[in-house]
Amino acid sequence: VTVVEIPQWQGSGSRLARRLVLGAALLGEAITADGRHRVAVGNELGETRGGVRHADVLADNLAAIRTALPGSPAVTVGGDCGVELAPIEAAVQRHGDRLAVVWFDAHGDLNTPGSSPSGAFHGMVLRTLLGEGPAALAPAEPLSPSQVVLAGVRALDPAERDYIDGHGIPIVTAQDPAALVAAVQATGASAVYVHIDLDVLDPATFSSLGYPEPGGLSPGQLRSAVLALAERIPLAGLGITEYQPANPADQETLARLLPPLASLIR
Ligand SMILES: [Mn+2]
Repeated sequence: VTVVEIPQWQGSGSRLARRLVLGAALLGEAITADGRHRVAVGNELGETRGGVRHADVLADNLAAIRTALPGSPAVTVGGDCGVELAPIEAAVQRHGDRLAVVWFDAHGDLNTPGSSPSGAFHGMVLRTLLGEGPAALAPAEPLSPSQVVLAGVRALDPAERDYIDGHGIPIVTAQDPAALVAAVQATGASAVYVHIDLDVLDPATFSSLGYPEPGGLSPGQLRSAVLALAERIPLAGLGITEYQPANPADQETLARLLPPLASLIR
């Protein structure tokens, strides 16, 4: 498997967002890879443009990430959730409307620059992939809402809730792998991209997070859900994001959790 490490922090609104840089390196270390690309993203502060903080740096990063991606499915490690723009764009270009995206996250990441309470891009990533984000970060080809399944999402802003209700996007708890598999199969997909924001995990089981939300999955539940999915539908890529190292025990959790997931990408 090829691992693409992207130490981008500017998409996060967390006070400790710069810890995501170390997080990217440690996530990469937890995975045995055949090939490894460390994307040289900007480490500087950017300007706020159109309601998006650090927008200019994020646009430069996107260009660098597009160039660094291999021509086949990879494991992408963040960094903030914004690192998923280019890998998911590539999966859409490969699979078109036969792709589903499963968004394992405590949050919907479905704000627009206008609805975002913070201006932090990591809360707008999925909406941007759906074609309603800042123009400078727009994908070559947008996803359709019917291609998206939200998994473990439990903290939504009002505008995100409206978007989900308006488009009938399914939210599954993912504690039951069968329900997740059924929701993805209902999209008709022949390939599935799996996005994991580690805040999908319960903070009682994993606490190195910028935005912990109670009521999440255990690492074992997350692993079971992804394995069940991959048993039925080939993975088009895997992203693991938002690791803000704080608790050494969390690195051991990742060392157990990530290798079996990464081995699903061939
Ligand atoms: Mn998130």
